[in-house]
Amino acid sequence: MPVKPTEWIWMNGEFVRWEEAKIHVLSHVIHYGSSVFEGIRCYETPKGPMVLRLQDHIKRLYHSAKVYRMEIPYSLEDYCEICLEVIRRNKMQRCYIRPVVYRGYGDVGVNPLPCPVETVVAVWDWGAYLGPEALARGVDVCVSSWNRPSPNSLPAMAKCAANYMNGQLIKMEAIIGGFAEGIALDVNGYVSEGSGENIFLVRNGTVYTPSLGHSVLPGITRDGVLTILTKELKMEVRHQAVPREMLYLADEIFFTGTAAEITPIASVDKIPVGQGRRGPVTEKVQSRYLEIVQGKAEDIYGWLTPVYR
Ligand code: PPE
Repeated sequence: MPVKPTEWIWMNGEFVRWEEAKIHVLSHVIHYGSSVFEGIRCYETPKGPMVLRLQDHIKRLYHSAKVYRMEIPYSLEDYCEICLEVIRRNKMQRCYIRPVVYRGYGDVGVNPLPCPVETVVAVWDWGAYLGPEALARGVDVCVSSWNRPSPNSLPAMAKCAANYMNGQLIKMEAIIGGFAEGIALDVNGYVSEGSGENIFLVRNGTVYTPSLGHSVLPGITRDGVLTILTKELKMEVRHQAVPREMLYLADEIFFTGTAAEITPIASVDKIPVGQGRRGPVTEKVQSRYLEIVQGKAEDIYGWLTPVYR
């Protein structure tokens, strides 16, 4: 289902109508992939709409921009406030928030420095990322024939548009092969992440997740899940190199991401994961995560920012 347009998009300091939020075809970003962005969810809660981990996402946006030497002409606090204002302007009770910072039209050529840094925030309603049954039933995935970019090629800690060309290869291959998503290995053949999700494995009561040296985005959902696993479920979590075959031998595997939330993986390369359905650890993490973000439990970690104060 295509995204349904909302009314207003914030662009370089002003609100413009969705249909009018346009850029020049010779903008640097179009030719060279020079944009960094975020994806944030705003949840409908009994206390009104709440944005999940707003500061943390915007901080990561600034970090991504820093790697690419882009100067964002707003303070971090102002950028957070702008996101809230876009939600209010569009009267959203829940939505997905997409801040983008890109190199606009100035000059053509690889050198990005002559091009202006432009800033956008759009919002829209986004449902279950990997399909409506994914959260309960789990998804069938494959190991991609594409690797993640090597560490000294495209930096995985920066959420840059260019990284998503690799993501697109992974995703298209998976979909055309009849899978919901692909898991990419890093340049050395160790498990990295999905095209838009981090990954966790559970085996014999221990949790494993690829450490940051394996070309993964430092996911904010990943961070929240680590908190739930260690502080609440008192589980041991190992950040390490995960060999591919652990995907076939794990008791449980799940994806984490803003869009995907906590999505169980039912099979990898048609080999069932554990019992081939959502396992008990996945279920506990998922229900705890959802009850916090949906405002059904106390926000003990201070993850939620109210849209209306
Ligand atoms: N890895 C990648 C490559 C990634 O794109 C995401 C988010 C994650 C991990 C999880 O990060 P976090 O959202 O901070 O927990 N992917 C975003 C974009 C998805 C899209 O299709 O666009 C998202 O989930 O919002």
